Amino acid sequence: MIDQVEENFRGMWRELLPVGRYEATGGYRRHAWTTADGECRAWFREQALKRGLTYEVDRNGNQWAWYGDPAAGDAIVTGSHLDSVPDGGAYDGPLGVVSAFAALDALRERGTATGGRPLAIVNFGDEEGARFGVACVGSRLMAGVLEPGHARALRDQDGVLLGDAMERAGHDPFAIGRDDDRLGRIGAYVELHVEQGRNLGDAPVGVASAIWPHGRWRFDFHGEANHAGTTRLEDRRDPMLAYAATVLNAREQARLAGALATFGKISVEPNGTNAIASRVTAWLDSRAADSDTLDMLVKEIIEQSGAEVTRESFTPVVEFDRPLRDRLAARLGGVPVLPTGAGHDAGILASAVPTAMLFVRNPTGVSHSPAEHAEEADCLAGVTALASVLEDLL
Ligand code: HGY
Ligand code: MN
Ligand code: MN
Repeated sequence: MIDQVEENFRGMWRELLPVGRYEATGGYRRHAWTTADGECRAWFREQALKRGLTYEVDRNGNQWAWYGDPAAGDAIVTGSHLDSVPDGGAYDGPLGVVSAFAALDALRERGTATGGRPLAIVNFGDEEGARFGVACVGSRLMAGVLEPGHARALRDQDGVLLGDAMERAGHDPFAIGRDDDRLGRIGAYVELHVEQGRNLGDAPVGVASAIWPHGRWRFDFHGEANHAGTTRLEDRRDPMLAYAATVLNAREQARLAGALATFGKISVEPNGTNAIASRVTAWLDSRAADSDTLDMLVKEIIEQSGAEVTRESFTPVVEFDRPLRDRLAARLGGVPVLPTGAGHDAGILASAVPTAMLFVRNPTGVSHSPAEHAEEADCLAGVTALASVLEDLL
């Protein structure tokens, strides 16, 4: 790769590293429509403007940087997201955005002819859903698979409405909704992402075949608050017990089904050490290779929980566009083609436009953790691969 492009990659990476980093854990807290998210968005805008790209924010708060005429149609789009899970790693999301700018730099250095076809870089808003509970809000709204009124009414843990948070960040919450005009101008979307398991082995780069169906369910376990020191065990209605049994059952049922079930978030009322809880709210994230397995697993967990359960989001199985993924894999010399259990904006866009993904090797398989890592050489191989497939598509 051209030295200047490598330098650009390193420079962008250095600039983003301190943004939204929580010192105590070393993880990132870049939640949608917060100050940290705003700093990431300002960084994106600056990258677009300093390259002379046409910068815009779409109706749903996603950021776009266009090389070529945004209205020309049949655009090749690449990018990812800049927000994070609570204490997320540096790579999940930002690697795709930084690599997109670096790949564009590489194409321009080389003088790649685009044949009038625009190339756009996108930062999809609120991919992780860490703050308002629903993942891929920006891409879901754009693709019309999330109802605008429902989105505006989502609340964070402090009770702030998504609509209000958006408005405070300077975005009109009543502009959101399906964006057919924009979707109609996209010829293909290619998202580069750090791989989130340890599945690439010797290969620094791979191509995605599919995304497992996955979803999030809220479990409300109801009980009765009472004194921890005076209430006899037989008199208690302690929701913590049903919650604990549900976690263990979910784990066992997932093992039996060859699938995944995780309770990673919990909220307890009144949350006092010396009070029996009156309510436990816990969130299940469950995923499986196929929909029937997932349906049966979640049904089983719900039935045995005794909780009041609400499905908060769901993404059906995604099979990436076969010709496009085969074209990418061939262009890259027969790299591994693999499915993933992680969700992505690409999975949402796949219902509307031809979509593919590139994965960059994750040496430890750790993700959604401050310890997430990718070697710089692999990241640069990712940029080279992305530039190569974009060049081919253009
Ligand atoms: O949760 C996920 O699968 C993704 O990383 N948003
Ligand atoms: Mn993630
Ligand atoms: Mn991601």
